[in-house]
Amino acid sequence: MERSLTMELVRVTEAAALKSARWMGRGKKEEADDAATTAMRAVFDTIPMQGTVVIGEGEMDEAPMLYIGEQLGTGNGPGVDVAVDPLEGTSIVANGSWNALSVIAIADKGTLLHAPDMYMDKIAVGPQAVGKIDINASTLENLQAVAKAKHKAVEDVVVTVLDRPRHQKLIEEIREAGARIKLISNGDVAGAINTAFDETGVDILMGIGGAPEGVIAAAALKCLGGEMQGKLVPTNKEEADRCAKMGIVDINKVLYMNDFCSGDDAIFAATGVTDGELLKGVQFKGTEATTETVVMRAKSGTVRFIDGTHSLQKKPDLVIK
Ligand code: VTB
Ligand code: MG
Ligand code: MG
Repeated sequence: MERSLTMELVRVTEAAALKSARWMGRGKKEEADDAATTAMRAVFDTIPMQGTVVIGEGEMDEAPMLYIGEQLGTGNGPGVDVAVDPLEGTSIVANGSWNALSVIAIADKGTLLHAPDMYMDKIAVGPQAVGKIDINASTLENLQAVAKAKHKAVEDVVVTVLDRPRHQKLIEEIREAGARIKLISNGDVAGAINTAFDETGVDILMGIGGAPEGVIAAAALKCLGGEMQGKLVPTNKEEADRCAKMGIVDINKVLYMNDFCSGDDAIFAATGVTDGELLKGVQFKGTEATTETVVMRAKSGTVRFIDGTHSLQKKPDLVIK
């Protein structure tokens, strides 16, 4: 992959964040999602690559753009797999809450997991705890392992968990172990990435969220030297059949970093739509708007934070063609 694609991806997530942030707190998650998707799609057409969407907005018949299988880019340049979530956290934006992101990950063609749109059980940690977690171990064992790896007590460990009834038992186990919990309404991609940044104060993400989000978060953690493990959680026969089609017959099969992203390179970009622990959300300041983006590349290990100031006079529609 060309490293110059790194900067191109920033333009993509910035555009999607700028457009969807206009919908903050307006109670309209579909409109927010649509704004992000349309902006993201428009910028992709300007990028020199031959991209194929492998994680996207759905199948061709259900999503008008950024559907799985869609070809992106000018058609010149490297062939890449593309995973997008134009707006990760549609209800976050609708409510004006925390940690909505616009995200994209690309990797060499054929190297990203084609995860179906279903649930996935996940456990994710930053670099210090790599190799210490095991999705099949008990909650207590994992928390003890992370505490030890980070030279602190289990009581000091902060676990991010999606606030869902399905996590009642997990939450009880974490409390019993004595660790602290950050319950989030949505946004487990941010939850996973935050584990790799000390300043967020978060050590581990646990629990069941979307499988597509799992692949995107794994690509980010690959760039950051972190780790995610996952298990698909089909909830009906149709989903179980989809797993079988992917070659996953044993539903307890653990997906490791190399299953999520089998190549040695990936590029990941995320722009904050609403404020989060890692990235500030979009701010509109009259004649300009500001964005914060993190962009990183697995091969080089470079992580960059990019502050954008966007002229609303020169780019009134916020997306430059
Ligand atoms: C999570 C969350 C996402 O989907 O993956 C969640 O991080 C899982 O689905 O932001 P449920 O809402 O059904 O629990 C999102 O909320 C949306 O993609
Ligand atoms: Mg989405
Ligand atoms: Mg999402």
